[in-house]
Amino acid sequence: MNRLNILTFPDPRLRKKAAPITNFDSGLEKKANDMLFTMYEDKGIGLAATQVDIHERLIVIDLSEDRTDPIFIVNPSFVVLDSTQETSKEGCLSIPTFQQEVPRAKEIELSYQNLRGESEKLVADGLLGYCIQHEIDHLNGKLLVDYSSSLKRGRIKDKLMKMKDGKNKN
Ligand code: GNR
Ligand code: NI
Repeated sequence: MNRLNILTFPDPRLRKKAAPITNFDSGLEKKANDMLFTMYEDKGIGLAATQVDIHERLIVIDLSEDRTDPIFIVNPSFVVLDSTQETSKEGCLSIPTFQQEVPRAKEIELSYQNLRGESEKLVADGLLGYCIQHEIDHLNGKLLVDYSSSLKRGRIKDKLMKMKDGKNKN
Protein backbone atom coordinates (compact mmCIF):
# COMPACT_ATOMS: atom_id res chain seq x y z
CA MET A 1 0.00 0.00 0.00
CA ASN A 2 1.15 3.50 -0.78
CA ARG A 3 0.62 6.68 1.11
CA LEU A 4 -0.69 9.32 -1.28
CA ASN A 5 -0.06 13.07 -1.10
CA ILE A 6 -3.12 15.04 0.02
CA LEU A 7 -3.64 18.32 -1.85
CA THR A 8 -4.27 21.36 0.34
CA PHE A 9 -6.32 24.52 -0.20
CA PRO A 10 -5.87 26.70 -2.30
CA ASP A 11 -4.48 24.12 -4.77
CA PRO A 12 -6.54 24.59 -7.97
CA ARG A 13 -6.63 20.81 -8.56
CA LEU A 14 -9.12 20.58 -5.65
CA ARG A 15 -11.57 22.45 -7.93
CA LYS A 16 -11.63 19.84 -10.71
CA LYS A 17 -14.84 17.90 -11.27
CA ALA A 18 -14.26 14.16 -11.03
CA ALA A 19 -15.31 11.85 -13.89
CA PRO A 20 -17.52 8.73 -13.58
CA ILE A 21 -15.69 5.41 -13.23
CA THR A 22 -16.33 2.81 -15.93
CA ASN A 23 -13.50 0.30 -15.37
CA PHE A 24 -13.90 -1.90 -12.30
CA ASP A 25 -10.47 -3.47 -12.51
CA SER A 26 -7.52 -4.16 -10.19
CA GLY A 27 -6.28 -0.59 -10.79
CA LEU A 28 -9.43 0.74 -9.15
CA GLU A 29 -8.96 -1.59 -6.18
CA LYS A 30 -5.37 -0.42 -5.77
CA LYS A 31 -6.39 3.26 -5.83
CA ALA A 32 -9.10 2.56 -3.26
CA ASN A 33 -6.72 0.70 -0.93
CA ASP A 34 -4.06 3.43 -1.21
CA MET A 35 -6.73 6.03 -0.37
CA LEU A 36 -7.90 4.01 2.63
CA PHE A 37 -4.31 3.67 3.92
CA THR A 38 -3.75 7.41 3.48
CA MET A 39 -7.01 8.23 5.27
CA TYR A 40 -6.09 5.97 8.22
CA GLU A 41 -2.59 7.49 8.41
CA ASP A 42 -4.03 11.01 8.54
CA LYS A 43 -6.82 9.99 10.95
CA GLY A 44 -9.67 11.08 8.69
CA ILE A 45 -13.14 9.53 8.60
CA GLY A 46 -13.52 10.01 4.83
CA LEU A 47 -11.42 10.76 1.75
CA ALA A 48 -12.41 11.67 -1.81
CA ALA A 49 -10.16 10.78 -4.78
CA THR A 50 -9.97 14.47 -5.77
CA GLN A 51 -7.97 15.12 -2.58
CA VAL A 52 -5.19 12.81 -3.78
CA ASP A 53 -5.20 14.24 -7.32
CA ILE A 54 -7.25 11.39 -8.81
CA HIS A 55 -10.16 12.97 -10.64
CA GLU A 56 -12.54 10.00 -10.59
CA ARG A 57 -15.75 9.47 -8.63
CA LEU A 58 -14.35 7.34 -5.79
CA ILE A 59 -14.73 7.84 -2.01
CA VAL A 60 -13.61 5.88 1.04
CA ILE A 61 -15.25 6.27 4.45
CA ASP A 62 -14.70 4.55 7.80
CA LEU A 63 -16.47 5.81 10.90
CA SER A 64 -15.59 2.80 13.05
CA GLU A 65 -13.59 3.24 16.24
CA ASP A 66 -11.11 0.47 15.38
CA ARG A 67 -10.83 1.41 11.68
CA THR A 68 -11.85 -1.97 10.36
CA ASP A 69 -15.14 -1.13 8.65
CA PRO A 70 -14.39 0.74 5.41
CA ILE A 71 -17.04 1.61 2.83
CA PHE A 72 -15.84 2.02 -0.77
CA ILE A 73 -18.17 4.24 -2.76
CA VAL A 74 -17.99 4.56 -6.56
CA ASN A 75 -20.15 6.88 -8.69
CA PRO A 76 -22.32 8.16 -5.81
CA SER A 77 -25.59 10.03 -6.06
CA PHE A 78 -28.15 10.73 -3.38
CA VAL A 79 -31.71 11.80 -2.83
CA VAL A 80 -32.75 13.71 0.26
CA LEU A 81 -35.12 11.76 2.51
CA ASP A 82 -35.39 14.42 5.22
CA SER A 83 -34.57 17.92 4.01
CA THR A 84 -34.33 19.40 7.51
CA GLN A 85 -31.05 21.30 7.48
CA GLU A 86 -28.75 20.28 10.30
CA THR A 87 -25.60 22.24 10.96
CA SER A 88 -22.45 20.73 12.39
CA LYS A 89 -18.82 21.69 12.59
CA GLU A 90 -16.73 19.97 9.91
CA GLY A 91 -13.01 19.61 9.31
CA CYS A 92 -11.18 18.65 6.12
CA LEU A 93 -7.81 16.98 5.54
CA SER A 94 -7.28 19.38 2.61
CA ILE A 95 -7.77 22.45 4.87
CA PRO A 96 -5.71 21.74 8.01
CA THR A 97 -6.54 23.74 11.17
CA PHE A 98 -9.81 25.02 9.63
CA GLN A 99 -13.30 24.25 10.89
CA GLN A 100 -16.59 25.34 9.43
CA GLU A 101 -20.26 24.99 10.36
CA VAL A 102 -22.03 23.49 7.34
CA PRO A 103 -25.76 22.93 6.84
CA ARG A 104 -26.51 19.46 5.47
CA ALA A 105 -29.66 17.47 4.76
CA LYS A 106 -30.60 15.41 7.83
CA GLU A 107 -31.17 12.13 6.02
CA ILE A 108 -30.21 10.89 2.56
CA GLU A 109 -30.44 7.73 0.48
CA LEU A 110 -27.14 7.09 -1.27
CA SER A 111 -26.94 5.07 -4.50
CA TYR A 112 -23.48 3.93 -5.56
CA GLN A 113 -21.43 1.08 -6.95
CA ASN A 114 -18.99 -1.07 -5.02
CA LEU A 115 -15.47 -1.92 -6.28
CA ARG A 116 -16.90 -4.80 -8.34
CA GLY A 117 -19.33 -2.45 -10.08
CA GLU A 118 -22.43 -3.81 -8.31
CA SER A 119 -25.17 -1.31 -7.43
CA GLU A 120 -25.75 -0.62 -3.76
CA LYS A 121 -27.91 1.69 -1.68
CA LEU A 122 -27.72 2.93 1.87
CA VAL A 123 -29.70 5.29 4.06
CA ALA A 124 -27.53 7.65 6.09
CA ASP A 125 -28.08 10.30 8.74
CA GLY A 126 -25.90 11.85 11.45
CA LEU A 127 -22.15 11.88 10.93
CA LEU A 128 -22.24 9.30 8.10
CA GLY A 129 -24.74 11.43 6.20
CA TYR A 130 -22.68 14.61 6.65
CA CYS A 131 -19.49 12.81 5.69
CA ILE A 132 -21.03 11.43 2.46
CA GLN A 133 -22.28 14.92 1.52
CA HIS A 134 -18.82 16.39 2.33
CA GLU A 135 -17.06 13.82 0.11
CA ILE A 136 -19.48 14.28 -2.81
CA ASP A 137 -18.80 18.03 -2.56
CA HIS A 138 -15.08 17.20 -3.12
CA LEU A 139 -15.91 15.21 -6.28
CA ASN A 140 -17.69 18.32 -7.56
CA GLY A 141 -14.79 20.66 -6.69
CA LYS A 142 -16.56 22.17 -3.67
CA LEU A 143 -14.78 22.81 -0.37
CA LEU A 144 -15.65 23.77 3.23
CA VAL A 145 -14.30 27.28 2.62
CA ASP A 146 -17.14 27.81 0.14
CA TYR A 147 -19.55 27.77 3.11
CA SER A 148 -17.48 30.43 4.88
CA SER A 149 -17.20 34.23 4.67
CA SER A 150 -14.68 35.66 2.20
CA LEU A 151 -12.82 37.20 5.16
CA LYS A 152 -12.37 33.80 6.84
CA ARG A 153 -11.54 32.20 3.47
CA GLY A 154 -8.81 34.80 2.84
CA ARG A 155 -7.31 34.24 6.29
CA ILE A 156 -7.06 30.46 5.96
CA LYS A 157 -5.61 30.83 2.46
CA ASP A 158 -2.83 33.12 3.73
CA LYS A 159 -2.16 30.83 6.68
CA LEU A 160 -1.90 27.63 4.59
CA MET A 161 0.23 29.32 1.91
CA LYS A 162 2.65 30.48 4.62
CA MET A 163 2.76 26.98 6.11
CA LYS A 164 3.60 25.60 2.66
CA ASP A 165 6.38 28.20 2.12
CA GLY A 166 7.93 27.11 5.41
CA LYS A 167 7.89 23.45 4.33
CA ASN A 168 9.50 24.24 0.95
CA LYS A 169 12.39 26.19 2.48
CA ASN A 170 14.45 23.10 3.42
O1 GNR B 1 -11.88 13.58 8.79
C1 GNR B 1 -12.86 14.25 8.47
N1 GNR B 1 -13.78 14.59 9.41
C2 GNR B 1 -15.02 15.14 9.10
C3 GNR B 1 -15.79 15.65 10.13
C4 GNR B 1 -17.03 16.18 9.89
C5 GNR B 1 -17.54 16.17 8.62
C6 GNR B 1 -16.79 15.70 7.57
C7 GNR B 1 -15.54 15.17 7.80
S1 GNR B 1 -14.61 14.52 6.48
C8 GNR B 1 -12.98 14.73 7.08
C9 GNR B 1 -11.96 14.12 6.15
C10 GNR B 1 -11.99 14.84 4.83
O2 GNR B 1 -11.47 15.90 4.62
N2 GNR B 1 -12.66 14.25 3.86
O3 GNR B 1 -12.78 14.88 2.68
NI1 NI C 1 -12.58 17.00 3.05
